[in-house]
Amino acid sequence: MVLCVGAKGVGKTLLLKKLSGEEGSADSAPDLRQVCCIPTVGVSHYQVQLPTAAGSRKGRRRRIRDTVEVRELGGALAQNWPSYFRPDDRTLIFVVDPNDASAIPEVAVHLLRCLEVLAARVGEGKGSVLLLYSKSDLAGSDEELRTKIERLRLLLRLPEVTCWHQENIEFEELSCSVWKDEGFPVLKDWIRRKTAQS
Ligand SMILES: Nc1nc2c(ncn2[C@@H]2O[C@H](COP(=O)(O)OP(=O)(O)O)[C@@H](O)[C@H]2O)c(=O)[nH]1
Ligand SMILES: [Mg+2]
Repeated sequence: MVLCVGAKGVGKTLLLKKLSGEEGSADSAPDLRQVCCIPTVGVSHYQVQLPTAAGSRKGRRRRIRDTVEVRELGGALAQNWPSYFRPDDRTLIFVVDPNDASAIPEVAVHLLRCLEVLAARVGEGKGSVLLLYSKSDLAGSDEELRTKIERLRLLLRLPEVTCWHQENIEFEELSCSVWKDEGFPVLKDWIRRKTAQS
């Protein structure tokens, strides 16, 4: 089970619809702009399709899932996201739109809270958090996207915040665009790695 949170309108629902195959392949990407996204009220469930892969490491066979359940917690629940975490939740996708500077203070508060709760929840174990920068297509050039992400990282004090929780949380970052069909192989690989069972 993977959790997906993020402020209202950052693109969680469209992303999860795409990952679950509800909205077609790369060939139909332009149509995604027409998909009607009604703000998620409460919690939605998606079955994300992953490329099937089987492997072994150090002689041990690993069971690798090809469908993973992802639970979207709507932006309206932001104040209470952690109360929706289940005891066995260890994997969180936190979506943020780097093009929306006005949302940064709120993002900072909610990210801190989610990391704190997850870190406390995993105890001696490890949780995983992916900070997913959405709507990379809106940034303009790659250079502008890098600048926006760097500004966001600074304002969120990301190096410091992730350092506090490094014992309990494996933290990664990735940018993506549903409209441009960018970032999905890496995103699916992250989900597969984090949900693979030994
Ligand atoms: N430009 C752009 N817009 C997007 C992208 N993904 C989603 N959107 C738009 O963002 C709006 C909110 O999307 P939605 O998935 O409902 O966001 P949620 O509230 O986080 O679930 C919709 O109008 C989407 O079409 C993207 O990759 N690029
Ligand atoms: Mg939604």
